[in-house]
Amino acid sequence: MLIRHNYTKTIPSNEITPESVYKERRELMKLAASAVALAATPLFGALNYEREKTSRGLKPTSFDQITTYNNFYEYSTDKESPARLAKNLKTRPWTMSIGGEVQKKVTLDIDQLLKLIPAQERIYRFRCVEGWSMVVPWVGIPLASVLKHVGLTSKSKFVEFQTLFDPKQFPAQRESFGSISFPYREGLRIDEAMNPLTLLAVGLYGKELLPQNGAPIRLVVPWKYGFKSIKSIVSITLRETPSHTTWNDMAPKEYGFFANVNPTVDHPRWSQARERPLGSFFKQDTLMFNGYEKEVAHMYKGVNLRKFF
Ligand SMILES: Nc1nc2c(c(=O)[nH]1)N[C@H]1C(S)=C(S)[C@@H](COP(=O)(O)O)O[C@H]1N2
Ligand SMILES: [Mo]
Repeated sequence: MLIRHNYTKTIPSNEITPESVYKERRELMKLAASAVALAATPLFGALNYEREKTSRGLKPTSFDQITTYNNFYEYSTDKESPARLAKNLKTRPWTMSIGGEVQKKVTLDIDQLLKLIPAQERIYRFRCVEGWSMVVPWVGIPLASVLKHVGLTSKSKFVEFQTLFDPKQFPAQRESFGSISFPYREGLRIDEAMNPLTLLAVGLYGKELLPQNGAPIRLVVPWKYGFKSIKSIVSITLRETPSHTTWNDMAPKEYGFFANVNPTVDHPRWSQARERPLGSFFKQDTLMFNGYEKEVAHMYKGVNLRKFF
């Protein structure tokens, strides 16, 4: 039986959530979550996820900022339009196929997937290659759990992701001379995909993702520039050879395949040393690997990060 809760509709979009209020609410959610468990409704809604224990003192950007300042080229190249244009994206039913070099190819209904793998909260920094940043309390499932579920082989060396191609729903996909080519594609090396930080996000601030943020399921790779975090995913393909990626295929000198956040490697047209957090007037220093050096630097040991940027 499928019971769908539309919690997103009950949240005013102009809501700003100071940390204290947010913490309080999370306590409430914890209570509600156990109530949900007791009522035996293991469905993903606003409440059914394991809360993060350590947020490393990060203060989440407001819900309003995160949901009204977006990059989603399938709608528009400006930041304000996606929130308005994405309202009617049909996010259920939604299936995601996983194929290529795997032990068993599957097509998963995402509600089913969420029953299989419990969602967790992860409060991550997020840094766009354009020089703005935010802190997002994501709700999601580790990509590694999903890949383990389908089973990897010795040929599973890269992962490729694709966004839905549906010109009826995505206005920019109807234009023959657009800004980028569609479907949007992104890729990771298998060790990056299996890193415990790599998440398939289905929510933020304890609520289902809004379409402008990549509903119903999008990638989050917190140590890489935001364009790697592909939205509204319909397929994941394991490959023996490097994945196609929209930005790297289009402008390889400007957007590397790795796209690791690195304050010492500038974009050809601007510095990457600093960033402006959304909602803040002042800039701050950008951190190596976006602050996740401890968790990810080992994957790039001995790699020339200027060359493989
Ligand atoms: N399908 C798709 N995914 C995408 C994009 C896009 O245009 N289309 N933009 C990327 C870029 S450049 C960024 S910074 C983030 C923005 O995510 P947000 O709008 O949730 O902040 O999504 C990434 N994923
Ligand atoms: Mo971005």
